[in-house]
Amino acid sequence: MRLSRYFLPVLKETPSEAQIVSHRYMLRAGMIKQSSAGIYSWLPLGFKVLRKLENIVHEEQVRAGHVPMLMPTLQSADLWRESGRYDDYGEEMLRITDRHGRDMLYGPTNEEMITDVFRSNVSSYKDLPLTLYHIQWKFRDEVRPRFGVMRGREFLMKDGYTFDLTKDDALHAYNRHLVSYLRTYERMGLQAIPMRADGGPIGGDYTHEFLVLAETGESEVFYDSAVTDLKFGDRDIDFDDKAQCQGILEEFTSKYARTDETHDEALFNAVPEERRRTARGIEVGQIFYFGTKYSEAMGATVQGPDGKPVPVEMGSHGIGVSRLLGAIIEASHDDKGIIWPEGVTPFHVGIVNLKQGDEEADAACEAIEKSIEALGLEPLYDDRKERAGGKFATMDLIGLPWRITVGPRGLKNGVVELTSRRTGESEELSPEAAVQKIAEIYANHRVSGL
Ligand code: 5CA
Repeated sequence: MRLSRYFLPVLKETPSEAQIVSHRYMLRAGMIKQSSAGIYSWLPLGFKVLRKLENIVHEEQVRAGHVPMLMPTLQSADLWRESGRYDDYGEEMLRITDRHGRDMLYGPTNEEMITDVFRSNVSSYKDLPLTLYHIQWKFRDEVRPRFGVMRGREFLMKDGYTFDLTKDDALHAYNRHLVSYLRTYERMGLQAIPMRADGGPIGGDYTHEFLVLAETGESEVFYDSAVTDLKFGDRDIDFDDKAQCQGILEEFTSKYARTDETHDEALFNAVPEERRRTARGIEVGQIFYFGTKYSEAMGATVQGPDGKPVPVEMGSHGIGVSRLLGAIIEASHDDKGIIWPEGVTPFHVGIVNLKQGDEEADAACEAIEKSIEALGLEPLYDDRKERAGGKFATMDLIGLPWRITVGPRGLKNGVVELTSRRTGESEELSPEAAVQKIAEIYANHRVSGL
């Protein structure tokens, strides 16, 4: 992509309405534009990262054996009357009346709708286990939408729903989600710690939230610092292996880690004092086991092995896809801008031409651009006739992890400069060697994007 042809409306000034760094940088880097409180347009750069996050989520869900689909954003109130949540959900639910006077709502979540899909189509235990999920926009009329995409009113969520015959199978589905989430967040360059939490309006008393530690997080968290040493890494997982998934759940949840909703001072005090931490965190996902809450209320039963109808065991499992952009930036930035982890960066490498219009420099940049594209990677080539300082500032702000700087002086010696956004370190290499290094860096970070 050539910057001159792209749409990157970078702001010089820091917008005064943005209180936290991720919101400031998302506005300044031209990633989002507020349309009304808590509702945003996703400009090309923001949209590109959002799509990458979605793709990582899809890849990891499919790897775990879960089945993608898509449900609508607008739902009928009648379904919610069946579960009793139409009245319980309160003011966060955006209620709409259509031209025929029918009560509708913009879905804040999809338990009722998926239960309806299930009960209309599945009648035997032989079709279980089943996990269906979608990535779809949600609306919650939050009292205080704030911090940009962190607490929006319209936001993108992956929500998955599990259907099982027995509680034991449903808990395995829960564990499978926990395992797949650990890998998902790590691929995004994040450490998200599962913490015991509260069911809230979704229900159920067995639930974990995934928290990214950050000073600007909205949740207060209490944990044993030993949980931050746990890494998921590149493990070979058999998602049908109950013992393996249970083992990983135990590995990642046996140390004390809770949000303020379930914090237990006595248990916390049992953690050695030097490892006790109180901090703040951003909730980037939550998994729930709630048994037959919805299936009983809505008549979602299957014929069991003995021929008798049994209400299906359910759980629901969410990832805050749009919130993740904010969380990643909170976790990875400096005073010049964003620093994208390789796994989610909108473009893989920035190419800065120090002397646009210089025949040799232009040709070298174009050759590098082509070679990077030939690797299946996306470069962003700043081909504008701007000062070098301005080009560097833009690249630093939008946070591409690698930059290749090309200028007539270097080219005379046959070199360009490869710079790491994270460390600021540069090395002089031949253009071919710089491209080769980019190929090596991204060998393990393949995510398709737009
Ligand atoms: N149906 C269940 C899970 S499938 C559910 O709705 N869970 S939730 O309420 O915990 O939401 C899932 C995730 O969506 C949260 O962990 C959070 O990361 C994200 N989320 C929730 N509310 C907002 C919001 N107002 N703005 C941005 N993201 C949000």
